[in-house]
Amino acid sequence: MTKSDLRKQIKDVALSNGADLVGIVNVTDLPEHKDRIFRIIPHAQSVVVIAARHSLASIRSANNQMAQFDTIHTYNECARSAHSVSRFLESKRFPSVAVPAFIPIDMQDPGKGMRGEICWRRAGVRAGLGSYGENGLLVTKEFGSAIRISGVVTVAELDADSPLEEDVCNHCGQCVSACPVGALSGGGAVNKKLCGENIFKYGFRFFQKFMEALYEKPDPEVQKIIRGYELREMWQNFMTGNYYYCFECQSQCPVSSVNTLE
Ligand code: B12
Ligand code: SF4
Ligand code: SF4
Repeated sequence: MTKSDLRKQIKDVALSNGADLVGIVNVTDLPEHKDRIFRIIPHAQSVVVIAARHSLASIRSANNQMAQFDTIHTYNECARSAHSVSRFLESKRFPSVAVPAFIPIDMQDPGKGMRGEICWRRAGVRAGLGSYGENGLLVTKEFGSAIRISGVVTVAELDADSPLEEDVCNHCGQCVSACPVGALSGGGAVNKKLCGENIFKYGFRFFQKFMEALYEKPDPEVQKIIRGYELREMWQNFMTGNYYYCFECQSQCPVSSVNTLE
């Protein structure tokens, strides 16, 4: 099979298994992630970046549970597509790994910030899926920011897509003014603490405080257990569903050749 046949087949597999957009980036063009990528799979050459679109009406709904339900589905589509591509590549004898869109993730100590094994916004920009918006997110021509992103790391040496030359964000500022907690100031800057407190209202920190509140005067050993790594891991295990409480900077982005906001 020629390199271009393989490339086409990969994209067909991705698009027929849940992806709405797919692009390819070489590992050499993701130098910030090289060490983590080689830990996932030594001698990896390429990353297939997969994006699945949200239902815009769902993430704009005043009923947040609809947005959460849609998010579960959209993450599932990312996972289905990434696993299909990975299995397809393995059937062609190229070791490949589907990488999570979000969790499981290495949960560092509070305050250090969560970091994905691959930053999917960055990979999406470099694979030509779109460009950075004022909201700091990946903005695509087709679906604006209303997408979820994941992908596959593979040893297959694939021809990469070129990053877009144009700026897809129209700099209207709607994402910045839509943020209910003032976490966005434009130019991609995000106050992660303000945003995190808003989107994870009942997330890990809530759970940790809840557990602590069970003890009027927590004895040091109990506190150590409650603040330990195991509990953070356990919390992730609980999270088979979705728990975001804000979608404004994604859902208010007007860029889209496919979705309509009206
Ligand atoms: C940790 C995390 C968060 C944290 C921190 C976010 C952050 N900005 O880093 C918190 C909890 C705040 C958060 C919030 C949200 N998140 Co979040 N998050 C992640 C996660 C798991 C890891 C990100 C990471 O590694 N950050 C650490 C480093 C890389 O970030 P950084 O130091 O800020 O570096 C960035 C800047 O330097 C910027 N940058 C560099 N050069 C330039 C140049 C320009 C011009 C600009 C503008 C920016 C820019 O690019 C880097 C990122 O590529 C990713 C999944 C993943 N694996 O990528 C999802 C992810 C980024 N989140 C996502 C979403 C949708 C959200 C929320 C809307 C919440 C929700 N309802 O889901 C908000 C949006 C907040 C915002 N406007 O950024 C999507 C983004 C989809 C998209 N269209 O881009 C992702 C990719 C999840 C997914 N798989 O789809 N998130
Ligand atoms: S997800 Fe909500 S709180 Fe976070 S930056 Fe976007 S609009 Fe603001
Ligand atoms: S809402 Fe406007 S400024 Fe924000 S990312 Fe979308 S196009 Fe860019």
